[in-house]
Amino acid sequence: MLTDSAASLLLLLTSKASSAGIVLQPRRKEAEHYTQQQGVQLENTGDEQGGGRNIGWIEHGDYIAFNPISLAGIDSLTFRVASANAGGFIDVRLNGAEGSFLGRVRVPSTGAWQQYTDVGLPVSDPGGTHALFFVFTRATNDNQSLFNVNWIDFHGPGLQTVPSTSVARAAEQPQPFTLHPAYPNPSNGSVVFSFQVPHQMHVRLDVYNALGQLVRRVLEAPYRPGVHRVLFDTSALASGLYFYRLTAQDQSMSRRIAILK
Ligand SMILES: [Ca+2]
Repeated sequence: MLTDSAASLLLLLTSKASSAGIVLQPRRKEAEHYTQQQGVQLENTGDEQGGGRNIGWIEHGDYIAFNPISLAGIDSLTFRVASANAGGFIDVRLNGAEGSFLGRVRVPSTGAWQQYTDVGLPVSDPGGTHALFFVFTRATNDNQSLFNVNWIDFHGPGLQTVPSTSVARAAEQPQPFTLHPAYPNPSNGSVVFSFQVPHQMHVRLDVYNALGQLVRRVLEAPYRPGVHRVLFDTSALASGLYFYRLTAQDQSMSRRIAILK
């Protein structure tokens, strides 16, 4: 059952690109590959997932920027971040540190400067190409460093990182019934679920708590063949471990996701 409030949390995301069978792949921008910055320094990162160097010594008002960037077909960003202090916020702006505001994501404390987590932010395409600014801020002026940033991942059907050969192969072969990993995971406010179906199917996607109790029906509807993505607001859910299950006819797949507040 989908309540009005739950329905209002959903934004269905499909596209011609995904229905054509293009495999979705994140495109990563290493934070240290900025084209412009203010106030940040670099260090070799201690992130267990690698990433070369991270930016650090970030204080309120510092920023990095990448130019040129197009957000065509990009529906969310995730940031690889760490903070031994209280964290802060990343504001996404266009063409300047005080430019047009696209969104804000909170960076939590992770307990150590090289203990990284992923935080996510849905974005919509403003059209055109821009200098994309990531401005680092905090709520209170406590004269402490905010956080480190290792990389930024772009998510959506607009990425052009897939070689044409694999696009052709994906288009030729029927796509298996698959539930892709959700991102970001852990989620701190919203999450993108992604799945593909081989032919027209009536699909259900449910979120369960660690006790196996149904928490939220994310969707129940017929879906055409191809890749489909759904943005889901997790802010109403308590912190903890959850399972999400995709069911269609006699098939089902489950995965785990952690939700942080
Ligand atoms: Ca990096």
